[in-house]
This record gives sequence, structure tokens and C-alpha cells, in this order.
Amino acid sequence: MVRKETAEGTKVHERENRLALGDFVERAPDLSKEERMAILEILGAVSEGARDLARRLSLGPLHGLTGSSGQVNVQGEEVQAFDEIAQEIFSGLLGASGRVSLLVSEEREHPEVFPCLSESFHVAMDPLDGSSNLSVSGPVGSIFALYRGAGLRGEDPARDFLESTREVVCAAYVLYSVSTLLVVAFRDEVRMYALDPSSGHFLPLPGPVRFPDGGGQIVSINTGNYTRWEPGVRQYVDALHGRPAWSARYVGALVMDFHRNLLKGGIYLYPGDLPKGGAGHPEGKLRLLFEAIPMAFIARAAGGLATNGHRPILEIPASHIHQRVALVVGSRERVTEYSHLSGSPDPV
Ligand code: AFP
Repeated sequence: MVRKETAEGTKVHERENRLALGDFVERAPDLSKEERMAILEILGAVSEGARDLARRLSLGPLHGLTGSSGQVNVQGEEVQAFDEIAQEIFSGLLGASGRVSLLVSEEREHPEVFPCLSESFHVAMDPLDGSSNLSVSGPVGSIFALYRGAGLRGEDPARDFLESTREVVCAAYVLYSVSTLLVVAFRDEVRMYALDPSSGHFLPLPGPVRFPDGGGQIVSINTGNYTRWEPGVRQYVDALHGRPAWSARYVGALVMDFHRNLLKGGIYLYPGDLPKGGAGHPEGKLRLLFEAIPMAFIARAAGGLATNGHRPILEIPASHIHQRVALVVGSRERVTEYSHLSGSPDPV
């Protein structure tokens, strides 16, 4: 009898831990009713796009679509065929939602402007993160940040967008891997959803998601750039070798590396690296508005931290929609340790 009650109690507890997306949006803090409706519709567009993209990605090798499109994007990077497919999918759905007034994307030089009838947000996205992994059927992702903005006010959409970037209200990413996961964050809570391919629905997984106690032991950084890092970063990586327990893991797709470290505990770093033979990213490789800020927002809501090595990511003013930044993000313990070992200011 006691055993039965315990088992049932566990089941009820598990059910309560699974929060449907609509309920999660409903209880998010500091939002008006109209804003909640707008966010739900935007997340609906993201879910629909993710479902479509996941299906197309799984067929990519059969259709010969896992390579380059032969073009170079605004960042000067080779565009993969799927970068453009993902851009078209998400831009089409977000624009049609009537809830996105300005859309900034890694794949477009200028913001897209959409007509909106009611409450709307500015959205920044990386439609397909880690796309160079596709040629080896590796994991990729999509990243989104929703900023509270007033839409197009003047004649310069980029300036209107930048003015809104101090106020993130929601961030999300999709991981396309063994399963397709949607991770959504509001100010102080993160929830996770898995795509059920048979129904096409994203179903809630137990939550909320938090970095594990102790902060974990995983460090994700491309050590191929070691000789080109600032001395503080090299000092940090050198110091790790004296630590009793740590593991190096690096997939080369921010969404995958961040997601693993969120669940298992750890830290992801992409510091600036000095140019060598014309290549290099002295200011960092990742983009502030659609990579660093959404991941920093999600990390903070899960109990973690994010810095560029000098100041918290969420306090960096954006001066360009494609601005690059160094990124150090992960559990509170690991990011604080990074700051101490590299001689950087405290990350909070
Ligand atoms: P791609 O989308 O061009 O594959 O870049 C992915 C990415 O922006 C980020 O997702 C990775 O963490 C990082 O670049 C990997 O960069 P390196 O290959 O220079 O380590």
C-alpha cells in the first residue's frame, strides 16, 4: 500500500513537472495579456518551423543538400544550402504570424520589416547554427531572442532594432539531433520540449531546467586557436590541466555544446582570437544579438552566467546588428572560476 502511494505520488509529481508551452507562457512574469498572446504565436511559428526543418534535415543527405550553396553571407562565411532553407522557413512563418515587426537574422544584412496589426516583438535569429556539421550529419540548432520594441519608428530599421536590445523578454533554441528539442526561457525559468514526430507536437519534458549542483566539469572550447588567444585565456586553459576532474567536449555547434553543458554542467567559451593568415576573430566569432544574448539569457534563467571576459553579456550595448562578441557561458561555478583563473573581472 505504501509502495503504491509512493509510485502514484511520483507520477503526479512528474506530471506537474511537465509544463505545456501555453501554461509556461501564461505564468511568465511581467507580461501583459496581449504580450503573452504575441509570444505564444511567435513560439508557435518557431515550433512549426522547427518541425518542418527537422524533417527536411533528416532527408538532407538523400537530396544532396548537406553542402555549400556556393554563396558567402554578410559575415563573410560560406552559406550552406540549409542556411538559406532555414532562413526562408523561419522568416516566412515569423512574418506571417503578425507578431514580429522587425526580424534580424545572421543570414540577412538588413532587418526584415513586417506589417503587424497588434502587440509585436523584435526578433533576432540564427536560423541554422553549426551548419558546417551537416556534411557529417552532426547536430545543428536554431536560436531566437525576443526583444521588446516599438516596431519601425523612423527610416532606419537597424537603429530601431538596436534601441530595443536592452530588453530581452524570451529566448529559445531548437536542437536538431537524436531528437528535436525546443528549449524556452523567460526571466527566471527554463523549460524543455521534445518533438513527437508522430503527432508533430512538442511535448513537455520534466523541468524546470537548471545547471546541476556543483556546476559540472565540462569545458567546451576550440583549443586549435590556443596560440592566438589572449594570455588570460591561455592561462585559464593551462590551469585546467592541474585540476583533478574536468572533461573537454566540443562539437562546434553552439546550441549542442551549450545544451550539453546546461544539462550536465560546464562552460562554453569562444574568446577572441588574433588573425592568422587573414583569418581570425579578434572581437570573438559569435554574434551578440542572435547567439550570445539568447544563450546568456537562458543561462541566467537556469542559474548560470555569461560574460565576454570583461562584462556580463546582458549588459553589453549593441552598436551593430551583426556585432560579434567573445562568449564565456555556463554554470555560475565554472564561469566564476574562469574569471578568477584568467584574471578577468567578476562575471556578475
Ligand atoms: P557554423 O554555423 O559556420 O558552423 O559556425 C558555428 C559557430 O558559430 C558556433 O555554433 C560554434 O560554436 C562555432 O561557430 C564553432 O566555431 P569553430 O569551428 O571556429 O570552433
